[in-house]
Amino acid sequence: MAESNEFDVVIVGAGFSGVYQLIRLREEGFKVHLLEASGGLGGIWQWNCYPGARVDTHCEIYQFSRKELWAGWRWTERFPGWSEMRAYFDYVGKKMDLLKDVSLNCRLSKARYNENTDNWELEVDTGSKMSAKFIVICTGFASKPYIPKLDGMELFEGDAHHTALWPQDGLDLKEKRVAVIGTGASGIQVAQEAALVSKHLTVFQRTPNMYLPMGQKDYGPKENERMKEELPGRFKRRGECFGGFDFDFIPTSGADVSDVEREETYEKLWQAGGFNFWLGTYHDVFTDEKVNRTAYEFWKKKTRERIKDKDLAQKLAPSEPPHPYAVKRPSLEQWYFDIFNYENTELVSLRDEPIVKMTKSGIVTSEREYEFDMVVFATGFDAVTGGLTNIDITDTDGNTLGERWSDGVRTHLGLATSKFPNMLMGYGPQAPTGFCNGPSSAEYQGECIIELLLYIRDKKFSRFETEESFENIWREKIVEIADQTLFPKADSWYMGANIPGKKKEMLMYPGGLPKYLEEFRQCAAHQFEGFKCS
Ligand code: NA7
Repeated sequence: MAESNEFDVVIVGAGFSGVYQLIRLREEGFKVHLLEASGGLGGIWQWNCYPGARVDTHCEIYQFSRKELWAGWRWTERFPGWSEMRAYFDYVGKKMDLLKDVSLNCRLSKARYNENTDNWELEVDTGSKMSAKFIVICTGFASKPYIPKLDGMELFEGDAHHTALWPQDGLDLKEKRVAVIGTGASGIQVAQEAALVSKHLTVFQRTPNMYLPMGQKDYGPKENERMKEELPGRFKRRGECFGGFDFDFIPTSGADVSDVEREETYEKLWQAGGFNFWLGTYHDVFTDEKVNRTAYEFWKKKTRERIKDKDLAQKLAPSEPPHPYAVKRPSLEQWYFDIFNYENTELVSLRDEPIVKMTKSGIVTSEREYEFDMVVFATGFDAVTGGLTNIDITDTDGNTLGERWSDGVRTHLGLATSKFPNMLMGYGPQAPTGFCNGPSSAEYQGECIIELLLYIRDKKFSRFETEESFENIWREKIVEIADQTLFPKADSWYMGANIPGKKKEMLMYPGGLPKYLEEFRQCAAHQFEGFKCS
């Protein structure tokens, strides 16, 4: 902890966003401190250490764009694993001498705004207190794990863990009977590893997920050298692309090209690996159901080529899509479809065979009883808002964020919310967030936060607060854009629909990073209208 406990800015969360804020605010001369609940820098990479956990964005743009950082770092894989990400953040921490301004293993437990002093009074779970003129919450979109309540789950005598709460010293899957519940990015990563070493693996799938080929590659000195030549161009490109990637949608309509041309384009995108077949496809794949269906059919054909068993093919890549293609975030697979050809692996479709309860020895479905040594909950997160509503923080009327947002999230530009003066959010709701590469969001949206704080400081204001009328406008814009897309047609975490009882609404700004930045520019050009400063 720093010598004094009074700060200009306290940042919460040390993922890409929080670390970027720390670097930049320090550079701008703010007295700043960062609180991080885990034992190191890196955000989700401190929590997700389950076997197989890895990034789904290629490393070229899954890093900070500052030359002083990338010049001295070498990646070993195109899509790095969790331990490499931790090593990268250790490197960043040392290189920028960050830890002197960070409290690790320190969770913000309570935050109250003092109207008399225009300061946030903060308490952390270690008992320390501090105050800050501004707080910047960077808890990310996946910091509140979700575990469904299953009857009898407390009776289970084996190991049971959520992927994001995996024991830090690891768990051996060797020769174990393993269940994986959930088949998003986390579920299939664990399943791929478990299939290689476990005695038996049972994967419980609710909705078939449209996995794309990762296209993993080893990176040696040659690849790293080439990467460094390309990086300035790639970083620049991020701000021009919808998802903050270094590639963008094809501007032509998928309906205006011949079947042959479309098929060739899809094949190229497929071969490129990663998210190319998602964020590099025809722009109207996400707005036109017919074009979307062509993408699904291509995906289904490619996927079924890998699955020998017909019943299994129907479960994993059904004739009719469960929802339009890729309106849930696709996961990247390496050998996921192949594991079902292994003797030790089986798939249980929860649509045919729902879970009834857990017992001391396993899981009972409507059809049979399964015995396990280990149950892995890969069931996702109370995404986007959960990390914020989890904090004991109240507004100037004494209401929590959860209460304020109970009938829908309201923010201005996804940066701040009314009645929470001097509080900013990075990589949170109603910003590009889940549609955007994390480091790109950390830097581009991060600069919006810095610019606003500099404006407030330069003008000698001591308080800002968003105006509700501007929040309503922002919310309407989000709904309007979302309604022009196919995204509302899936029960995804983008829509808040993965958590029972959570309001279904588009939780992110779905207009893409460049449009979002333009909205911010307009706001800044009009003396940051909507942010009432005093
Ligand atoms: P996701 O992508 O939210 O996946 C969660 C999975 O868990 C998904 O397959 C869900 O099925 C399944 N799920 C959720 N609740 C249940 C219940 N009650 N029973 C059975 N199955 C359930 O989380 P991940 O951790 O994999 O990935 C999160 C993000 O991190 C990902 O997008 C990447 O950006 C990295 P559903 O599809 O809802 O039917």
